Amino acid sequence: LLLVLMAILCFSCGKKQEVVPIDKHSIIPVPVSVAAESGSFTLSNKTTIVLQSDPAQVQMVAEYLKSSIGEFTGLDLVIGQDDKDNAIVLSLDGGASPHEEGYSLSISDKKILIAAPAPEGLFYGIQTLKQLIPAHGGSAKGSNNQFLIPSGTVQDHPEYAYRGMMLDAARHFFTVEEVKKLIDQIAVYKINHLHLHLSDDQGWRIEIKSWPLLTTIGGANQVGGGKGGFYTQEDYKEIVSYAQSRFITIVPEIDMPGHTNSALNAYGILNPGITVPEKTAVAIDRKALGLEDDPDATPYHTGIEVGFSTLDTDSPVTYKFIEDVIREISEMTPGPYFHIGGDESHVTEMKDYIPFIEKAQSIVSKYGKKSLGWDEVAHAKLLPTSVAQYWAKAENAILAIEQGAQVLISPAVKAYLDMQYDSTTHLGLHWAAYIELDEAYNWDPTELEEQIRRENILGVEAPLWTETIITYADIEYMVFPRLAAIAEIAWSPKSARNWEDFRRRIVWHGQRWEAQGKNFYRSPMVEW
Ligand code: TNX
Repeated sequence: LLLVLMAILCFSCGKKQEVVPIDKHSIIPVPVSVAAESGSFTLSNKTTIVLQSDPAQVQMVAEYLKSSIGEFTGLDLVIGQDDKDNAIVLSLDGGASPHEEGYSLSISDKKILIAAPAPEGLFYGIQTLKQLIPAHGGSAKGSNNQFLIPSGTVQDHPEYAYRGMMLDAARHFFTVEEVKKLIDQIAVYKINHLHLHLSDDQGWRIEIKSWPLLTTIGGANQVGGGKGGFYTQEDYKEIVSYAQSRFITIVPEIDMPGHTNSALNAYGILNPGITVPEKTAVAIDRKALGLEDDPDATPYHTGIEVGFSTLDTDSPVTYKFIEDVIREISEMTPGPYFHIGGDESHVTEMKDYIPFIEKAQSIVSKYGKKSLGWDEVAHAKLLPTSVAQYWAKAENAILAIEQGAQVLISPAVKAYLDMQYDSTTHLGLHWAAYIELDEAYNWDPTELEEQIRRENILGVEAPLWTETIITYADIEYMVFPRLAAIAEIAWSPKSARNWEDFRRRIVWHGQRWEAQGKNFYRSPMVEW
């Protein structure tokens, strides 16, 4: 028996693991530079994670690294302080990269060193390292519980400061747990902003203490009718702090003055007299909730038609309302932005729309935030700190630029994650385009319009509208693999990007997603 055991042991220790050289690897987003060296680092239970600096945030990224390695390999690494061989060293050494969010990753036989001037850089270095681990969890163990990581160095930093995704929690509601899961999945691709669309015609999703009916009435609906849902302020804070632990900034959006039927469901006093499309209107039984009748309040909108609602832009109560909402949300939001929506306000006259947006913008600044808005807001006078999100009209984006504002690039025809992949996709819409993976990948923010230049661009965001998206599996299907493509546009230099190479690299990600049980779209353009 002993002999047999020894033979098995010897067989497994002698078995050679293949190491893919670091420059032939599948890192997404592709780094600024990668240089291969011969040899490899052996990751095993004897490897320690060493903190060369010890502020709280480094401890946090070390814990994150430890649990990721555990997830993929089953190894349980110790986090320690002293520098020794067989270590993954995390160092907040500013010298490594002049870029705020940059990092360097050097892998040799004895040591892996991730150095960055700031904790977020360490986190991004960890994301890159995670993609070099040749195991995906489950049964995919290395031989003898050893995992070979190819030697070499990576120098990396992002092209754009804002790399975002948007989740529409209004058309359908997603729980705190689902939002956290999404945060984890997008952090892998170095996304650093999650924009939450928290209100729309069909639902109001964030508790506002000074206007409680927004959630009790306005939150209890969704596309197709149904119970909807909302985040309490505690829930929202939990999302914000979880996102912070993944270096993701939450950008809250309250869409106004249009897309506000859910507020009008709750408070008739805000209604200038709009009506809900008859076919999709559902009466609200206020008596059942123990509430008095509000004859000016609107019925629920259970359809997906847009553009019929507006706040009463003439009424002082409206401005009290938006100030309360902006204040309560801003107080819970550490990030610099508050998104005021501003899109598709088709029943607000331009003469009313413009002063409304200007007032909303100044309330946002009063509470210490920068104002973000869909590209239509550029009709108003923007502050130089405001940002217009280009989704439909380049002329609006250019108007914003002419006013000294920056633009966030989200062209519906390229970056909308709710657009169907092709005519057979069972979810999503196609009013802007069908967006296959190559379409999502093969564009650049600086090549859309001559007047939108690099210096005008804050970053790139991929929105997921959820009229047709109901479950978390639906989210995954529309987001992956396209978000990986958008993330590469936002992070990697244009010169490093290449569709054929991306098509090759995404295969490895598909394997990991498969092992994780992710419901991603197997694009026929990729040999999965
Ligand atoms: C347009 S994009 C909208 C949303 C819809 C989306 C559906 C934008 C600023 N407004 O209200 O959900 O199309 O694709």
